Amino acid sequence: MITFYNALHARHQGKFEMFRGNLVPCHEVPARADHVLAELQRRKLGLVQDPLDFDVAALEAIHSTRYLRFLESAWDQWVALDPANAQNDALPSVWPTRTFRIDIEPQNFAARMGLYSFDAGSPLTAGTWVAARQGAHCALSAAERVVQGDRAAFALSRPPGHHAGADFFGGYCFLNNAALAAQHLRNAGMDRVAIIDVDYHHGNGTQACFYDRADVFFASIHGDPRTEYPFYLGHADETGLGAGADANLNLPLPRGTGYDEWSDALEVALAAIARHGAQALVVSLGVDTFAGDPISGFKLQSDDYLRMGERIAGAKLPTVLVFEGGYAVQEVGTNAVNVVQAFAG
Ligand code: SP5
Ligand code: ZN
Repeated sequence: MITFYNALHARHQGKFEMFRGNLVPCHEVPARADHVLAELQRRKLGLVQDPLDFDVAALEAIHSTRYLRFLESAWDQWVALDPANAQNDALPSVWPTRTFRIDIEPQNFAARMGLYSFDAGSPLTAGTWVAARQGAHCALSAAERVVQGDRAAFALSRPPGHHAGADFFGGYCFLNNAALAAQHLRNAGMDRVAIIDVDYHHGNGTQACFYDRADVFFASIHGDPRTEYPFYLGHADETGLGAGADANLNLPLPRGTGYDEWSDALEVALAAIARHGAQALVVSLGVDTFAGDPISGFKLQSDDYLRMGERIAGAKLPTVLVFEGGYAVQEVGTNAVNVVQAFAG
């Protein structure tokens, strides 16, 4: 399986995220992708390549022009406020919640940060735009390989993507790589595409991108949002809207879930994807379901990722694998590459 690797990923390197009133070191660190790459190469699992280049229209297929312009210019505006800001990440601290207007883009930088985000856990840094854009190009390149007839391709990048919506960042995510890949498959003429999101956290951004569409089926297995991040989306009664009715499937599971129960949910998701008649599959491949993950609550073991990869391959669909979460840094390479290797068979 070919891997499109984001060699610019470390340009995005947040220092701190907000946690219980303190700034604590980021969980989403460059070493995560370094470990996955090292493990891929150690097991000699195929070519590793730089992505193709895409123009901004490929990003505008999912993200709003206004949001993309903001992301591209945000760091310079942050430093323009005060040259000393260059030493600090930019974090939002004010948001337009219920009753506020979101149709007018404020001039104030902090106000725009809040307009385009939903948490204070996703620092924007000097290299965030360059890294996220290159990551999006990895996902688009992997989708293009599948369009060209490859059985599967892997987009190995960070920052991750599945929490990012059409016009907002959050949950360590800025551009929605999985959504971009799915839309690329659609644009290339695949009539029906499915996304399966196996990250511990609900893929709220991906769900939102396709919630009223029948052509992209979204299934997600995740920690129950009543107790788990991102809290405000991911319930079982979210089944799609309008033309997208019944094209959204959420399978929330309680903290403590191990692979036996988790894999039952995987069967339900894959059966629904088969019924949808998808011609290709995008996998949001988070491995923060691992028992040792520092911010998550499931109990999967490293060997379970082999079974996961084998079972997803059993769907027999051309597949784009997109790296998402997974914060047990020492094990993230083993776990993610177990899925890739078992998928490849
Ligand atoms: C892509 C992805 O997996 N995003 C997850 C974002 C989760 N952000 C909130 C995490 C809150 C946990 N903070 C615990 C810090 C104490 N060490
Ligand atoms: Zn996650």
